[in-house]
Amino acid sequence: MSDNLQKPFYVTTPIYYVNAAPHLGTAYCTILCDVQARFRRAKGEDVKFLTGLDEHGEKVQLAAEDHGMTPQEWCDSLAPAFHDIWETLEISNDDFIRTTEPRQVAAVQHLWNRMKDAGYIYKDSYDGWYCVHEETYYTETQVNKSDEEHHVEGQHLCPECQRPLQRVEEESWFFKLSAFQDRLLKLYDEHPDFVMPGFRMNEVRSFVESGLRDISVSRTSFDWGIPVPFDDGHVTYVWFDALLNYATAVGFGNPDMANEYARRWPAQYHVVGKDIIRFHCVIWPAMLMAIGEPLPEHVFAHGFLMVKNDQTGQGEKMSKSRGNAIAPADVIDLLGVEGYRYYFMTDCVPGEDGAISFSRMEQVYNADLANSWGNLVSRSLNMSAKYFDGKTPELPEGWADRDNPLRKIAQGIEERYASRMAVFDYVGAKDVVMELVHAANHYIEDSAPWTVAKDPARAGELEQIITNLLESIRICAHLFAPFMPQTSAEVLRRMSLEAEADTTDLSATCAWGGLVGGMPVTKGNALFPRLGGKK
Ligand code: ME8
Repeated sequence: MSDNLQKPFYVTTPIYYVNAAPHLGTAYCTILCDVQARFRRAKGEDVKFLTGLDEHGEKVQLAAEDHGMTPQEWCDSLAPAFHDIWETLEISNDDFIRTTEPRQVAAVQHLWNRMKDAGYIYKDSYDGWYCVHEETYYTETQVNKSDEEHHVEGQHLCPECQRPLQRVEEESWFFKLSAFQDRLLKLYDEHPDFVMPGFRMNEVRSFVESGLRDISVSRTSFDWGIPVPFDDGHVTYVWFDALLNYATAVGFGNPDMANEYARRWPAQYHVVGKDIIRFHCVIWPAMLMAIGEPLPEHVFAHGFLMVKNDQTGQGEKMSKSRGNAIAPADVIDLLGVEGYRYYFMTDCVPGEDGAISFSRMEQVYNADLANSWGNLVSRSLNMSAKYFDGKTPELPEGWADRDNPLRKIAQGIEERYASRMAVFDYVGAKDVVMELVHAANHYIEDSAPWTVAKDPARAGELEQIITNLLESIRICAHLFAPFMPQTSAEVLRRMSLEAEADTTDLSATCAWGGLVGGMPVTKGNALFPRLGGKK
């Protein structure tokens, strides 16, 4: 067994605001993490995969008021929608944190005390701009600059989302972010892969180089937040609260979880959208530096899903007002859950913006899943059942050592695939698997088993051909499993190999020669029925 059996691997999604139901973007990020978590489990790593909800802050409070509920009632009413969609999308998270839980309240209050002891917070008054939608403060300079850009007179708009800003004047606790400029730059120099993909590092670095200001981290003008333990009337700024969730979930500040915290913290990956990297790559590491806690290893920033306008060919931001918003349920209706996962994970480069469209979804589904992977499985299993009495062939002596085009591609395939998967290059990993799928489909044509089957003198050859095909399918099923867990489990079940579905040694499992022969075959329905017509 590999020596990394116990290697801990901790991956997190952002915690989502409960101002609206889960959407395609939040689902995208969550599936990115799920695929990684499933891959790491198959590699024998001891995975913790966390997701959850960001329930405090003005944005949530206002959404609750709009619906005539208390903030807590509002959060409780929406939380099930997140649980349900994650279950539907086969999300295998090990924990689900809500920032209104007692564990988070205790951890945040512990953070306040540690910050105070460390001398990195001080009380002052804040006078500036605030965007409730972004839950972000903006300086006079940022706002004026953006006003010029957008030619808006009289009203100050958020530089990020262009919504009207609030003027905030209140007493506040400040975090001395400005003290961390040099330490952050040193972090980026020493760990160039702290921010991934690499090109995102430039944005983070230049932001820090341009000078950091202390940030206001408590609010007094509303009360939907975690109370500052030593100052009545102050509640924690929502990001100061939210970022800590990652540490809370593994026991930060909880003496009963000291061992878990020592083992699990820091996280290997925080996966976040590109719009929130400053919080994760600047403020969060500075907070941890302030209290002397280890820093996460990587922040992986994914791009935005844009809807491709079929007329212009350009990607557009999804929004209800444009009428181009696509809901997860629409995609599930078209592609099924496994097709959904496959499409987003393999057709959108994780670090970049993705231009999505129903026509492209259909094209990818038909080409890769219906015509290639699904077709390979059904043809091969049908032939096996037909020529070998409803079973997989008894394995010919020495079969695994015989040269053939599939064995050649399969050798080292898991290593090639794993090197892509480990850095979230899911498109690259998919290409590695599809190479074997395509080769196997060609192999069927080239070796023409239906002709070989007619000649009893070639019985051994037929056994070898079908065995090579089934072995390729077995390996591809394992490699596709993080993307399409149910389909892979079903393929293995159809070959009576379900026992190996939960492998924790992917490399050994995918070695050519692992097939067990003479097993009953289930032909079953088409795994991916072809889609016809455009939606
Ligand atoms: O930001 N495509 O929560 P959130 C891809 N609570 N991703 C998208 C997207 C799109 N079109 N639209 C949004 C928050 N996202 C905070 C996080 S973490 C300590 C606190 C992504 O619900 C966006 O990039 O507003 C972000 O990563 C995520 O959805 C959650 O956004």
